Parts: sequence; structure tokens; C-alpha cells
Amino acid sequence: MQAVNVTMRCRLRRVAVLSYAGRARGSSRLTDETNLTLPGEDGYRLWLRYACISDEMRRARARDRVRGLFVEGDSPTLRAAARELSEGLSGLLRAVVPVASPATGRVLCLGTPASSPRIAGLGLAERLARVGDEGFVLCDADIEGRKNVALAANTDVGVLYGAFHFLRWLGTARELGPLDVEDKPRVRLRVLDHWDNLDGSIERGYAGWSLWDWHKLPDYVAPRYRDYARANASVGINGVVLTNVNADARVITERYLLKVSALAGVFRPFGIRVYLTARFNAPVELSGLETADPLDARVRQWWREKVAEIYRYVPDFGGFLVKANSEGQPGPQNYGRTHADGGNLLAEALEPHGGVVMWRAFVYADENPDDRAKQASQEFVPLDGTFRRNLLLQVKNGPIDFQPREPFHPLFGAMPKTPLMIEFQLTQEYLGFATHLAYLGTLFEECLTSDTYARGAGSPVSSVVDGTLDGHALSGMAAVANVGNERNWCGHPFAQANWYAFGRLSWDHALGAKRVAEEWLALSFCEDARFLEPATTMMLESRQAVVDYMTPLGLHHLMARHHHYGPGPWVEDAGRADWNSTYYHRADAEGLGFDRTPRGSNAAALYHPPLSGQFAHVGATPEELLLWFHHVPWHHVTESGRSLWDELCLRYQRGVDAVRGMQRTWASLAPFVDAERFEHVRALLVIQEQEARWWRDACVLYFQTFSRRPVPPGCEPAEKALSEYIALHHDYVPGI
Ligand code: BDP
Repeated sequence: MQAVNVTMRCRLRRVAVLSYAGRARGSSRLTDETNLTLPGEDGYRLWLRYACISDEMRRARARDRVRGLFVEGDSPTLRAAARELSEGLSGLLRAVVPVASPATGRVLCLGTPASSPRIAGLGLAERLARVGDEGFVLCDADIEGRKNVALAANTDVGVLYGAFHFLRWLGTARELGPLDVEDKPRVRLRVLDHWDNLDGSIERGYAGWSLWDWHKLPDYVAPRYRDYARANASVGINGVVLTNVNADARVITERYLLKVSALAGVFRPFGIRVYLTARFNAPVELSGLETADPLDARVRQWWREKVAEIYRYVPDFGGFLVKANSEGQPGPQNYGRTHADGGNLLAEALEPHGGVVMWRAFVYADENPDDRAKQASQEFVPLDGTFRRNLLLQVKNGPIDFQPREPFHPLFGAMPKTPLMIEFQLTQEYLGFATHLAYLGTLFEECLTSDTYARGAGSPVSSVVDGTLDGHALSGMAAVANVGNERNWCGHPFAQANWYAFGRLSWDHALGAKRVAEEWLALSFCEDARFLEPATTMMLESRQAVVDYMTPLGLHHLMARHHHYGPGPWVEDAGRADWNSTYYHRADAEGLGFDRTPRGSNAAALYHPPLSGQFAHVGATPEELLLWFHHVPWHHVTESGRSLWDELCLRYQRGVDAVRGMQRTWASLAPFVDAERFEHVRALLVIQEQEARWWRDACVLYFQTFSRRPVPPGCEPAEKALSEYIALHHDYVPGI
């Protein structure tokens, strides 16, 4: 971090104006707007910076709200809550907030009815009954005859969540009016899935190596684990899958369980349970059994014993996440059994201990000639009602694979007897890695608010996921983590927003992407409205920009092969049909797009009416999904009145222009951002603009070989020939 005294900073600022302004685009530069009076930040502290409230009036009012802290009860979780409050308040208020008696007034009193006679005496029983195990009540209260603030919960972790809520409120609320909050999560399991390998690499990780230092664990427990847990708890995440879905059986051996146990010990006070990925044929790989057949008595016994062993190391172990019979992973079908047989085997072993199975629905096979978008539905819908009660089916948000835009997965609303857990991807495998600014809150919101029509209008994906549509008590949201050991955790300073947004929306999907973006910006940068408004707009528009310059109008899976870095619409030799871009875009002399109507694969029929009918008709399909559902002639007239070809080219251009707009917005925000993070984001936006042009040029030139039409005015000409784009090869791309 930078540390310069004030005089020095002022001098530096002038020097910056004189000598750095106007350097060539792309080089490191400071402009006359660069703010060198703010101390540089490296992003380590995420949204938990607790920077001093800059508006003095607001700070004075905040100080007046809380002059002391009073904690009744003692547990690691309550201690964590008290420590967070004390650190947070001293930062936000720039004042030490001491332990004080409620008799002095304006004291934040925290505890549970069990730990605190004062909380118990507040008559909050009815309200507490409503907030359940993890919720809290935060309100102004008369305690010992004085005006104080009560933070009450049924459990210590509820108190911790309330503490984070209080700090967020102080840090972001424009008005610090009366406090009267009852809050609880809408979803039970709020889980980050790490795709981390035991060798320290991360599948599709773009922010360094794994946080888990398996080599030094359990003897060396890095302090960073605690900060990771704080960050998760601050947004309500209560589960962490430590290992890659492409699983290594060794993680459930004694050697690793000791290490897992050490991590679980750090996470426990923060309400976080640890989960592991189970390799389905572990009985064969680890113990030499002849089979991993889920119906074999020896196999069932093996898993019962293994699970009991895991619980000896981790008494609050959450359970298993399983990828089976998918992309080469072993599974029950290797033994002629179904996914239900496989999932139930593990669920049965976990049930006595209170653990769950998260069984992934991400299955497809290129031996199956049918549309990949249909295969999970074909596989799982017939199994509805046959899974054990402690199993959730984990379903990706869309039917293909974490693309910049997909329709919601048709399994949502199609399996009423099974709890469906949604899975998003925070790591930007298909959205520009950690170099592109793409706020995914809007993607989550778009999917969660989509109406499935499963029980008629008003059956959004969120109601399937939170269990309210079909009355499931077990519910969950998961996201593939974007965290690595880079100093700022996520690589791109703005990628932290996706971790934040996932947590907040898994706690309460009704919060909406905009509010969450504003919160994150205020906590991570500054609360000044002159910063917040343009920066929020930039974030809210950023994901559409990626859609436009990568896969507009419903195109999908055009990324380069294997590493998925950059465009590869020409990929057609991937070994498996369904790993080829040509499989998805189906460009020909007539037009472009995958026909999923009854004339084609009829994937549209997997949706409930009226969606099935809408998706089957070009005119009724939202234009954003046009080429997902239809093979459309090049001359087709789109909503703008332009032909499909012209519209396609101009969407690519629009994406590039949007990134340039982001560059301008960011440049205008320099006075509000410390120079270190300002420069980091600025430089990444330069890369993003270059890569957006790369995408536009490569795709427009490639599709032009089919359309044979001129590029319309308004779309900039390509910089290179198509053959040059095709010839580009990248070795050492991160994430593989
Ligand atoms: C794909 C990734 C692959 C993952 C797979 C999955 O490319 O690395 O293993 O998803 O979700 O998108 O299992």
C-alpha cells in the first residue's frame, strides 16, 4: 500500500498533473484528475474496509447512534461479532467505541435470549420466532431505562449476521433514522463452490492459486482464512465446498481430513460449514473395492463408514457436492444405475449426521445426438420424487453452461418434488476472466426473476429455488467462487462485487442487483452520490456489454476451445460435437442460430406454456434470446428494422462502444478513487476494450463468410484478416 504524507501527496499531485497526463493510451499514467490524497488501497479489505464516513454530518449522527458496545454471553461467534463491531465502528466513526453499560444510553446491546438477560427481557419472543435460526432483530430499544439499540437473535450466528447488517447500515444508509429491522435468509444453504485442486491450482480460476495451502495445513493456519470467513459471513454465505467438482478422491482420506478439519475450525465461528466433493468411485480408488455400484451392500457400508470418519474430524460437516457421469467423471451409470441410485447412496450415509448431498444436474453426452440443452431434463425429470429428503439437485442457471446470457434452465419448475439448488458461476470463465468488468448481479436477477409459469403466472425461478413454490424446507443457492490467493482476492477489483452480490442475493433475492451494486460501491470505494450514481450505472450495464461483444442476440458458446479465452466461433474439431462452437451457432448461407422450435430440437417445449409457445415463434421470442431458439435468415427484419446481419454487426459494435463508455465513466471518477485501484481498473478497461474489439472483429468476419453481406455503416472495420484471428494460439492461459 502507498503511504505518503500530506505535503508529499500534494506535491505528487502537481507532479502528476505536469508529467504524466496525456501519455499514450494503455501505458500506466496518472491524469490531472488522479487523486493522490487518498491512501492507495490494494483491495485486500474488500467491502469490509470500514473507511471513515466522509460526510461529517452523517458521521456525527452515526456517532450519536452508537457510543458503546455491550455483549452478554461468550462464544467464539459472539466474540467475532464484538470484534467486528469494535473494528468496524472505530473505522467508520473514527472513534473508539468502548464496552459500555446500557445504563449510559446509546449502546448497541447484543446477544440471544439464552445468553443475555437484557435481550431476553425485551419482549421480542414473537419477532424472534419469525426470524428463525439465522435471522436477527435490530431495533431501538429501552434498556435499563435508557435509549439503546438491541441486536437480538435466536443463535449466536444470527447475532453475527446482525452485526454485519448494522455496520453495513452505518456505512451506506443515507438517513440514519429509527432502526427497526427483522431479517432472515430466504434460502437455507448459501454456498460457495471452490473449484480448487489439491495441487493448489484452480480450475477456471483467474485470481491466482488456491487459498487453501494444503501443504502447510493443518499446522500452519494462515490468517487469511479468517478474513475469508469474515467476508463470507458478512454477506450471509454459510457453506463452502473446498474442492473441485472434478474431484480427487484423496480429499476424504485421513491426511486431508486433518487439514479440512483445521479449515472448518476457522470457519465455524462464522457460521460456515465445510463441504467436500465426493468422487463417486472413491471406494475403488481408495480401498480397492471391485465396484462402486451404489446398490452393492459393500459399497453402501464403505460410504457409511467413510462418512462417519469424516464427522469425527468435522462434527458439523455439511455434506457432499457431486459431479457424476459428466465430462468423464465416474458415476452410477457406470454400473447401470441411475442418478437417483447414486445420490441416494450418499444421502443415506449422510442422513444420520445431518449432512446433505448436492447432486449436480450438469450432465450431457455427445453420444446422445439430441440437443445438449435438453439432456439434463431428459435425465432428471423422470427421477422427480425418487431422491432422499436430504438431497438437493444443483442446477446451473441456464441449460448449457454459464454463458453470458442463457434462458433459465427448464428444470426450474419441472421437478416439484425435488429441492432444486441454483448454481451460478462467479469466476468469469465465459465473461472475460478477471480482466473484464462484468457485474453479474444483473445476470442473477434476470434469472431469478424469470417466470417459469410452473403454477401459472407468478412462479419465478426464485420461488423454486427458495422452496416456497413447492413447499420445500431444504433450499439453496450456490456459486462457483472467483477467489484465489491474489492480494485482492478476485483479480479484478470489480470482480469482488460478484462475490458480494451472490452472497447478498442468496440471503435475499428480492434485494435486487441495483441496490446491491450501490451497497458494494459505497462500502468498497466511497459513498459520495457523485461517485455512486455513474459507477452504479456502469456496473448495471456492464454485463450486457459483454453479451453484446461476445454473444449477442442469443448466440452462445463461441469461446475458443478448452481454455475459453477469446473468440472461437470457427471451432469445429473439438473431438466432441457439443464442445464445438459450430454446434451452437449453426451458421450457414441461409442464416444463423440453433433451431429449438418443434421444427428443430424442440427444446422450447421443455418450458411451461405460454413460454413454450413464445419460444417456438420468432416473433414472440425476446430478441435477446432470438438465436438461442431460432435459426434466423440473414435478411430477417429485427425490432430495430434492420436485417439480422446488420443488427448482429451493430450489436458487436455496441458492446465495444459500451466498454469505451465505461472507460470514460471510470476516468471521470478519478477524484473519488485512490490512485492504486483507479489505475488498476483503468488498465484492465484498456485490456477489455482491446479484447472486445478482438471479439467483434473475429466474429463479424467469421459470420460474414456465411452471410456474404457487407458490414453496415457504424460498425468499425476489422483490424486484421479472419485468418489471422483463427491463427492466434494462446499457451499458458490461466484456469486450466
Ligand atoms: C464447464 C467448465 C469445466 C467444469 C464444468 C462443470 O469448463 O471446467 O468442470 O463446467 O461445471 O463450464 O462441471
